[in-house]
Amino acid sequence: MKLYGYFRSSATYRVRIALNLKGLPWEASLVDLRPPVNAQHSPQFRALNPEGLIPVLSEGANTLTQSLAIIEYLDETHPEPPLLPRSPLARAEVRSLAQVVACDIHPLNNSRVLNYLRSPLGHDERAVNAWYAHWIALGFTALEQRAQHLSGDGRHLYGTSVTLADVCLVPQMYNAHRFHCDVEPYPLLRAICAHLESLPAFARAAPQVQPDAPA
Ligand SMILES: N[C@@H](CCC(=O)N[C@@H](CS)C(=O)NCC(=O)O)C(=O)O
Repeated sequence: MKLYGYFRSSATYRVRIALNLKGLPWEASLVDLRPPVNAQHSPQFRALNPEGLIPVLSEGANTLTQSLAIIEYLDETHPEPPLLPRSPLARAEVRSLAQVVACDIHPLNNSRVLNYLRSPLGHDERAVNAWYAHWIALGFTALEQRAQHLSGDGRHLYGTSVTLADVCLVPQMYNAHRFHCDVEPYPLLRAICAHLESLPAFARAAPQVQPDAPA
């Protein structure tokens, strides 16, 4: 399998974690998002994903986009260890937690949105950072409250084993740190991430240890 991504892309980070959890071999193909390269806009990459977004997973002749769709595909084709619980209610809870990150925080804060705020809308870095921190705070406040009821051990967002919700949380916490957001108000989320980041599958997926990360 080939994963098109970039070390700092948190959506790619989710897929790296899932591939590692499943023990699947994968090869990285760099899509450098930094200007002026903007490889996501190259005709070659747009042929793979007309949205111009990473990650993209290719397997043989098949190409998949959207990190949650990719991860659920991996979970269905390689069921162990499962990333979704068995019961429909529990599955819905885990997907709901994952979607707080993937649908309600991340899309508002990805680089094309931040760039649009800068130009053409004309906002300065202070305003852009305030925007970023605002959506992190709204989402993390809700997740912290929900984790108090749903975490089974203070080490996982849901229950007592790694789920899709954890796979989404850790990269979003990485982003929050990267943009200097205040994460003090979320002690449970921080404890969960500290535990998860110590697991080999998460540690090997971390941005700073990817081959395209600066030394
Ligand atoms: N919903 C998509 C989001 C993908 C996404 O926003 N990817 C970012 C990197 S994390 C990207 O490619 N950004 C390029 C850009 O903003 O131009 C997913 O989960 O895969």
